Amino acid sequence: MHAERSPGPGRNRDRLRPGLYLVLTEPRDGYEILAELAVRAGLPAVQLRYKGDDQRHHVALARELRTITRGSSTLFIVNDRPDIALMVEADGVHIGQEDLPAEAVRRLIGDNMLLGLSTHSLEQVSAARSEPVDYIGFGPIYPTTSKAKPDPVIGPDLLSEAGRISAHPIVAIGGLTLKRLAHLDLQACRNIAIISEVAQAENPGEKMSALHTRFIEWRGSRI
Ligand code: 3NM
Repeated sequence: MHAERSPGPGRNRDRLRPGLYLVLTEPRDGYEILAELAVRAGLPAVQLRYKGDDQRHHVALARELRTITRGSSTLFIVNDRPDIALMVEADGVHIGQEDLPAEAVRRLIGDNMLLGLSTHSLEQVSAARSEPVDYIGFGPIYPTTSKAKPDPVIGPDLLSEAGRISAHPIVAIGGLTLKRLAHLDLQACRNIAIISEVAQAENPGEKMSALHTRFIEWRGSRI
């Protein structure tokens, strides 16, 4: 008889496939179009990161993106808001260092949803070891213009060290571009999370595919 695998922290970690984790904050071409392109490109995840004040619009957007991603290989993650994630049956929630504690969010969302936590230093990566999360964000690796008050830039070198000490898969974030992939320790992270390089591209669909496939090729991971 097989022992049942115990549920709990990290049980969803393998649901996030390697590759481009697309973050959407007011994309020029609209949330829906970008989410559709993400599904078509087979991206592992798309995150709704809405920073406006219109709560109803926030929920409506979340519902739209849930509908677009449902049944696809692209996970749908809601930033900051476990309540909205639950409301629309998202695949996961992403929280920051100053949001509700991970433990409390995990209790709210249960064991079946993914939970991601942003970290901005090696100390925070260490502290996240005991948190009930499935992956951690680590950044900003490079300067970013997409965040109102970004933490100090970490630089690409510390990503390798973060990879060594983290108990969780790492999603690298902050100022990442196709050119900068060459300077990253791709074995240290499972994903790259990007806003502007995709949202501001002339052809966002082509750009996301290029980022995703190059990451996979260079990292040597299976899609
Ligand atoms: N979080 P872009 S950096 C949402 O350091 C976010 O945790 C960061 O956008 C962190 O790809 C960032 O345009 C912005 O730089 C990423």
